[in-house]
Amino acid sequence: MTRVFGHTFPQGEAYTIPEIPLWVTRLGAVARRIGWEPLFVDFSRFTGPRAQVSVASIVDGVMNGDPRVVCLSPFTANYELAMEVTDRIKTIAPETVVIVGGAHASELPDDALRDGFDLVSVGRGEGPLAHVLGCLGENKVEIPGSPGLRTAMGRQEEDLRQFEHWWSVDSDYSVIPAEYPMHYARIYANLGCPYKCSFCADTLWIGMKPYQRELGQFRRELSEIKDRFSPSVLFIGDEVFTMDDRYCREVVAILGEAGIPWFCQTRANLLARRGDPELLSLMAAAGCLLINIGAESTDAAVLANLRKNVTFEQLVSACERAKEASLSVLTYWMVGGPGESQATARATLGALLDLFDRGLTDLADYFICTPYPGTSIFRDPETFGVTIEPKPWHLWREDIPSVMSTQYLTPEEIYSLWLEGLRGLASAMTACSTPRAS
Ligand code: B12
Ligand code: SF4
Repeated sequence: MTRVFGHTFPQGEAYTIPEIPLWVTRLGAVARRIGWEPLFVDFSRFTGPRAQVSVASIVDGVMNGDPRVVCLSPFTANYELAMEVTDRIKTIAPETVVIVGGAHASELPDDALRDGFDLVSVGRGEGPLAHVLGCLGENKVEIPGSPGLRTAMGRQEEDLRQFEHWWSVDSDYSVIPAEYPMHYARIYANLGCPYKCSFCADTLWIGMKPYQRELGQFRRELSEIKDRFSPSVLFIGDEVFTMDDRYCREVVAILGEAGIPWFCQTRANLLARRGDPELLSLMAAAGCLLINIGAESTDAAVLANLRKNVTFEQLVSACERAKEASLSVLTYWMVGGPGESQATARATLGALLDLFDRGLTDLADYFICTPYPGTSIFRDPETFGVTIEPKPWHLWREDIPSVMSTQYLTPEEIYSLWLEGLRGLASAMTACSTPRAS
């Protein structure tokens, strides 16, 4: 990152990348709109191995605010931690209402109800939270079901009209302390993705079409982020930034006005199409330094299992286009997906290292394919020819022996291949960073 952005990032070594939690800014805006006071309790300093995380300190921090409602948004890997926190809160103050939402709980809401959470928000949380806070404001003891909310009453589908209503409300960044630690600030112009990669939990669990931010609103949010956090870099979080050429150009113009370097992500098939060289040049002129592109594998059969709908040839052509526009390139890769074997993993690694040699990728993100709840692989492992082991949720990580075995590889073999890949990447990146004697 230092090589691309030309400066070191303030956080230094970190277990996870601290970022403004956008769900808090969305739900904070909802709460304030209907007369509640949102309080964000910042536990960013608790990121680290589980043994270093104190549930008692987390709960003390929460209960100091004397909350009536506590909102939690665990990923799969920290779901059990959220359960422990909830258990302790309910022991100390049983009347506190604990709501859980986000990727993991949305996929497994009935489990979440059994696991001690009072309510589960499925999918987008703005409507369900407004409903709950409204009921509590009217002192209703029972909270009746509503679209997107799971109570003991059972599942109801999310109501997209509710989402569309709340989508037009600006996020509330004042909930987050201005000094919140971050490497970059993420902002969305277009939220959602129409593709259905089998390893991705980004949108399947939300089941939503992409929504574009109204441009005036995007400009306001950008200026709010700039004034409040003074970020040195922006990450335009859109799953597929260049999906809609016309809209993308308008967003690029706004980013150019903001004058902060930025990066974004997109799909190779879109960069390989006609017309985009001009868009890429506009992006570079507007401060885009880096474009992230999903590659995952170079093997056609593995790519087909990943439902990626992108070929390796398209990836190479996309990297070339980005380079012609003077952009740096980060490519995303994974090992241990459905159909992976020693041969396909090594061939992918070889092709990736070759891209480094040819100067077509500057950075690589390389992890173990993990079938998180919300992915198609999780929902239907048999179709993908994989076996998912019943491991505790905190072991569902991308940097330890996989929870999944493929037809050809055990979890340990996948882990060894990943370590082998990391060693290769470390030397490729060091070689790229070392100035060559002329
Ligand atoms: C930003 C992001 C991060 C940031 C987190 C910033 C933060 N603190 O929020 C960082 C970079 C730190 C991160 C890290 C990881 N991430 Co991440 N991340 C995302 C990403 C790209 C965007 C999330 C986002 O901000 N969306 C925009 C906001 C507005 O939407 P939202 O968060 O979904 O919230 C809405 C609803 O979900 C709901 N909601 C959410 N929580 C709650 C809570 C309540 C009470 C209610 C009512 C509603 C509600 O309402 C919100 C408003 O509509 C998603 C993919 C995606 N597109 O969703 C992956 C995603 C959430 N991450 C994922 C994963 C796996 C990880 C990592 C494990 C990856 C890794 N290799 O280490 C780590 C885990 C970090 C940890 N400490 O445990 C998975 C989660 C899958 C799962 N089942 O767990 C996702 C879905 C991507 C994927 N791989 O498919 N991530
Ligand atoms: S990996 Fe990217 S392109 Fe594929 S479904 Fe997820 S967000 Fe969309």
